[in-house]
Amino acid sequence: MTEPSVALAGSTLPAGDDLDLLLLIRHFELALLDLFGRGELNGTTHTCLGQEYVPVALRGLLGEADHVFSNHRGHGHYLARFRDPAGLLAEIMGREGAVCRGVGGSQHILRDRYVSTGVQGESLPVATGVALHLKRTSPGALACVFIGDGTWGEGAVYEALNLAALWRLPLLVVVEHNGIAQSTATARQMSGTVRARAQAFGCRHHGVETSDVAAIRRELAPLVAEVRFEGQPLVVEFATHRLGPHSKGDDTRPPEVVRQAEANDWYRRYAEADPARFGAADRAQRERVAAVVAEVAARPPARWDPCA
Ligand SMILES: Cc1ncc(C[n+]2csc(CCOP(=O)(O)OP(=O)(O)O)c2C)c(N)n1
Ligand SMILES: [Mg+2]
Repeated sequence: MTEPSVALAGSTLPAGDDLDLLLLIRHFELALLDLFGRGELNGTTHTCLGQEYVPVALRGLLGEADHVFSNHRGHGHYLARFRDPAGLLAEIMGREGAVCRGVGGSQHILRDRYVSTGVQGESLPVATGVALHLKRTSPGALACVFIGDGTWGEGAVYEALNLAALWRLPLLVVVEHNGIAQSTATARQMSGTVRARAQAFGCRHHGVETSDVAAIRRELAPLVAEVRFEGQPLVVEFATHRLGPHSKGDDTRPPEVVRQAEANDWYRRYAEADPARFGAADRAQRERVAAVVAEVAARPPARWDPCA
């Protein structure tokens, strides 16, 4: 699996709660792009448009005691964990009530057992260390780390996999393989496969080629249990599609690649599968996000006094 060329199956609408979360993430990120377009946000943002089902599916397999390590494309990971669009938007807008007082922004969030970083390859060694700690102190808990396909170009990934396998650590590596790293197609820079690389260290690998949330959970549940209780680190590689640009407006992909991503979009498939139920849920989440945007934008700036 070096190219996410598969047509993602899954046109059965997920259960209400999962559908609501999918749509919350979708509308939250569309609102972010809109705010950027209107000059209301500083810095940058990387949306997970098209990939929302990955953290939504994982949410049903992770518990409170598990640690989550997210990356630059992490809004969906955060919302799936905390369902806190106001805290995240305040963080990105630098407003009162920001989850990290406005100093973390889109990419650097720390809350409870959740941390994100914009530095490629930084989180996997840290997650491996946390997995060692969990193995010693909290049997049954795991460290889950989200990385992209391009991040397999970082050497630290391999040091981490080596130790995770050698020490039999409860580490779950979720690879969101969207076939591109910023502007470089993965097929042009990766020799071999993620599977072979993971297996070279004795880590198990499982490929996911559907966007059906319930099917993903069924498929992964026994494997995740083995990560927790049998010291079997696991690399789960999702063949997925990045719908939007890398960050805000920097899409260098040929039109046919973008068209393929759009054709695979769960949003379109679900809208067609059950227009009435989908339409109602979609409207509710769009309105919810619009209300959050209006409320958070009216807040005063966040304050952070490093000496306090
Ligand atoms: C160490 C490091 N090098 C380069 C970058 C710039 N950068 C940000 S995202 C990105 C591409 C990441 O690609 P991938 O891992 O496939 O994740 P995706 O963006 O596709 O989700 C790069 C090169 C960075 N953030 N950190
Ligand atoms: Mg990628």
